[in-house]
Parts: sequence; structure tokens; C-alpha cells
Amino acid sequence: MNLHPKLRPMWQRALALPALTAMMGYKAAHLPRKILPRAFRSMVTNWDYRQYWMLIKSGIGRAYIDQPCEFRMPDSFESKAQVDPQHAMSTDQIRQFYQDGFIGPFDAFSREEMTDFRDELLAEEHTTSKTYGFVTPRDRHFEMPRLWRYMKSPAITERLAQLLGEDVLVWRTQVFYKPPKSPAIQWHQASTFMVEDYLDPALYPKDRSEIFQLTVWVAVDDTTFENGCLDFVRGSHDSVRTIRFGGEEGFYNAQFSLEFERDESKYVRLPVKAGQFIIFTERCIHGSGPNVTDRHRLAFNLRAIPAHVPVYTNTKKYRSVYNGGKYDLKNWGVVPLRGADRHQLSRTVDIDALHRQIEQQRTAERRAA
Ligand SMILES: O=C(O)CCC(=O)C(=O)O
Ligand SMILES: [Fe+2]
Repeated sequence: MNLHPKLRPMWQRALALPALTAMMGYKAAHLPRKILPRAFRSMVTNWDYRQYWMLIKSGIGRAYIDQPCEFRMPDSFESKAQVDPQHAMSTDQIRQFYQDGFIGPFDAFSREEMTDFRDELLAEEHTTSKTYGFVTPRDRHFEMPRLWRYMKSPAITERLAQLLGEDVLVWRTQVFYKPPKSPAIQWHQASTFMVEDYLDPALYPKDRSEIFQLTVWVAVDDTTFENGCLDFVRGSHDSVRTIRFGGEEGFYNAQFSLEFERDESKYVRLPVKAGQFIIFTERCIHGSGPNVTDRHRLAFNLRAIPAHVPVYTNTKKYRSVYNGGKYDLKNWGVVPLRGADRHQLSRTVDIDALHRQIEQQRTAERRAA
């Protein structure tokens, strides 16, 4: 069954409602899943009852497109890892992070480094990804030793460790090129990243009420009110919200608007300088304004988890509803960013070996030229 937002005609709805009810019954009765077609199997396995119920009672007007959950404040705001004093956050800072859902900006790189990096990043983004076989801003760290080196900067890893624990893995990166005169990125949030295809989550935490995923967003260009800095809704990581299909708003290719109280007193705009970064949980509602300037705005992010969270365990391929493309995961894997992958719960990529190979190839190409 296709739950793409375009599912609006009456006849499709008339078919979908009994199908949803049947699947909910199937799940409740614990019937065998193996015999189901993939999409149904995923829904029966991964969907929370609230996801079925929201669709049914709204006549497919509203939905949870990520697994519902409520955030539970931790008992302690002590750091989860031993780090050098230079990068240590105070318990007040950590408490503030848990209250807001984001923290920063922090300094990591010089303006010169970012200016020099910009062209390399832009050029790479427009080439075919060796990981996926098409042009995509995703997961270019597998092919870019320099990007990987920046991601490993202690300014980043030591802060992540204080919030996630000693062992931190990265499972996704993305380049965010915002062209001159381009529209806003709508308010959005994600928890287990079921938002990609509405069927399978990317992340399988034991306890969804914890902070089990963080995004580090690094500005390559200065980001300002005019070119679309990041905006957050303070404290909105407290729960996963529903979306309403259709309407004026759109998140990349998907037409929906997130349902939350538009309380402007909770909006926080965070302009940051080139080389600075922000840490947030993707569950905190965020977006970025339009770029009204004549220049682009470039940034990259990385998505981190504690090593005890499995990623894509049952998934070989996923389709991203909002980012387009079918992502075959055969070359994908998690990579330890700090500490070690002690639990070995997900596929892993030996990124250093991959980068050595790339460097050798480049040297050979240079010699031949
Ligand atoms: O760069 C942007 O404008 C949006 C970034 C974002 O949504 C993210 O990093 O999760
Ligand atoms: Fe985001």
C-alpha cells in the first residue's frame, strides 16, 4: 500500500481504510509476518498502534510519519564521558540542552579552512556517489577523507560523547547546499527516521523516550537571517508530532505540514559563523528560512548515535520520500566516530581502508596525467 501524500482520491481512501484496519488486527493477533508482501510486513512489524489509529480516525488526513514517542528527562545532567577540560560542558549546559533540544554554536574550524574546503565539497556533491551510484548529497564522508577528518575533530566528538556516551557511531552525513534565492526548508522533525519511507525506521533504540540520536550541523559559509540559518522550536523534542497531508507547505518532495503550536516565543533563530557548529536532536522541530541573497549557503551535517543503537538491521534498500532516490545499502555502514563499535549491531564500513584506496587511486591518476 502506498501512503504517499498523493493518496487523496476518494477511491484510494475507501480502499486504504479497511486495509489499515485489517493490518492493525493482523498485528494485534500476532499472525505470521513472513507471508506478507514487504510493505505490509514492515507496517505490521514497525508501526505503533497510534500510527494506524491516527490515519483511520482522520480519514487519511493526518498521520504520524515517524514512530510516536515522548521524551523523558534524564535523571542526571552529568557528562556521559570523560573528556578533556577544553571541550567539557557544564551540567547547566547539559541541562539546557535537554530542555531545549539543541545547543551551540561551538567553534571547530577556522574561516580559512572552510573557505578552502567549500569548493571541494561543492564539486564532490555534484559527482555520482560511489556508495549509491547516483548524485546525492548523502554520505559523502565515505569518499572524502577531508570531510571525515573534520568530522573527527575533538571539538565535535568530545561534545557528542558527553551527551551520548564514550562510544559514538556516525550513520549518516549530508551536504546542505542552499542556492541563491531559494525557498525555506520547512519545519520538520524525525525520531527513528521512519520519515524516510514511512515503513521502516533507520534506528532501533531500546528506549525511544531517550535522546538516542544527535545531529551535528557545521556551517561552511556564514549563515545569517538572510541566507537561511537554522531555526528551532525550543523544547519541541518532547514528542513526535502528526502531519497533515497536502496544503501549502512542503518538505522537499513531500507535501505536508507538521502539526504543532506556532508559538513564536519558542522560535530560536541561530545564525552561526563559518567553522562553527550546532548540536541538536532531529526530534527537535527545526528548519531554515529562505535564502534571499545572491550567494549560496553551504553546510554539512553528521548524524550520530551511541554504539548500542542498531541501524538499518532489517533493511537492504530504502526509498526516501522527501529526498528522492532508492538507496541501496550494500556499500553503506556505520563508522565509529569516537571510541569503539563494541556491540557490532549494524553493518560497518572500514572507512580508513576506503580512504587509503581512494588516495592510491588519485595518486595513480595524477601520475598517469
Ligand atoms: O541545512 C538546513 O537548512 C537544514 C538542515 C537539517 O534539517 C538537518 O541537518 O537536519
Ligand atoms: Fe533536519
